[in-house]
Amino acid sequence: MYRQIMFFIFCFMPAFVLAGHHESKGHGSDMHIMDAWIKEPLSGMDTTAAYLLIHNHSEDSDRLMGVVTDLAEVAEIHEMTLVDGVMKMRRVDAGVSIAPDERASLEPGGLHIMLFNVNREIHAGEAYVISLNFKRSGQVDIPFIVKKGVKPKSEQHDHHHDHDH
Ligand SMILES: [Cu+2]
Repeated sequence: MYRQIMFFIFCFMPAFVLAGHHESKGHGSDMHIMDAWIKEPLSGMDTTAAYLLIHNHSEDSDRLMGVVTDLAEVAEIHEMTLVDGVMKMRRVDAGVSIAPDERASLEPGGLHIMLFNVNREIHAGEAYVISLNFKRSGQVDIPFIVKKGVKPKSEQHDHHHDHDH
């Protein structure tokens, strides 16, 4: 019972907090994070991907250097690219640089966070923290919501219309 309560606190509270806000913001960070989600792994699989949008509100460029989470043994930034008509995935060791007032999209078919050896069963509706390590902004902890499959296109891009702050 205790474990269930702790699970509830750690896993679901961030989801409630997020529900009322279009975006979450790291403490004092100028990096605004939106639409952070983890794809629910296919049954029996312990590898999955996570996605998010990053808006650099600062006047300096920044770089997402890497990610850390206790949800998975290995978390890496990856990129899907089309090579001779075949989708290939590679690790992005240089990270993702984001110019002032620019956005970076980590979304299906492109850049993504790869989670290897996910160490528990995760299900749609839960939320888990992934720490983003930025060169300038430092560590920003963000709750990622687990969702099934790919989000509809309309939902993926609605931030372009109502994102104004
Ligand atoms: Cu990958």
